[in-house]
Amino acid sequence: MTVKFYKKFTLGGEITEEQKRFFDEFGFIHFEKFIDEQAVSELIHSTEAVQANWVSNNINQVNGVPIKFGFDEDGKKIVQRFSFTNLFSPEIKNLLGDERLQVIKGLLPGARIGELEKDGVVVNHYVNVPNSNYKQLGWHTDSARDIFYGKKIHPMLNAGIYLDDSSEENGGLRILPGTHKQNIFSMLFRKAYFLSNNDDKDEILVRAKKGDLVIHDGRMWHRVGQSPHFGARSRRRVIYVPFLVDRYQPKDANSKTPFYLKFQKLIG
Ligand SMILES: O=C(O)CCC(=O)C(=O)O
Ligand SMILES: [Fe+2]
Repeated sequence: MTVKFYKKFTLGGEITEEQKRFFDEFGFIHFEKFIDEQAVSELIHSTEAVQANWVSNNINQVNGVPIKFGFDEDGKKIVQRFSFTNLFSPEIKNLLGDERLQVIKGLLPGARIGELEKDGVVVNHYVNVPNSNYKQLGWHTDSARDIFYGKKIHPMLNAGIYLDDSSEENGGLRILPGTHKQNIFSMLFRKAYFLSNNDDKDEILVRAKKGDLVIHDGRMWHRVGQSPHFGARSRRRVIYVPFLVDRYQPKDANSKTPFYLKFQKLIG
């Protein structure tokens, strides 16, 4: 497996020239220690409360976006992909107002946080158990959905806040740096969306600690590997906050399930 090293940063009161250059060139940037352990625990507890609510009330979609359920190592029903957590978790809603999160807009001028758009604030929970629904995620770009709708591709950022340490031990995010600058053909056909999960000689493994913030451009190819371990050792939870610049398209309770999510469900 390819492990390449890259420079990590600390987020200050504004995005520096160097950080902007790094992000523009590679399509991602890693800020260490964005939130502390206490904040991480509070966020974990909060997602667990949302999970308990959705499981006991049989809520299986929010604003047309399906919730992905699965089971943990104890056989307990869990949520593996949450959408619009900002509408259910006061802690996550609060996080969106954090001044430091606004600083990220310096990477994408004119950006807004997609509180009611796309899938809202997503939380991913991967765990490798024999019947897991979610132990890896194949190669994709987050911008592909725009292509499905015949829309112009706009840049978007996905800001990932880590709730667990993440490396090859629990799968880890693998990215192809620089592919955010690819042409539309490569964005469509470089790999088979979600079906392919093979190592790529050019991929970089993101090694993050809980509390880190890793931002990627939605046009870049990325995947999440499968942990070689089972159960608790394979657990990986990340919160994703979307930063958008395209036309404002809020969703609500009447929103239909987008076709690309039905497709993803079919193959994933
Ligand atoms: O879990 C991750 O770090 C990446 C998830 C992802 O790429 C996605 O949900 O689109
Ligand atoms: Fe993604």
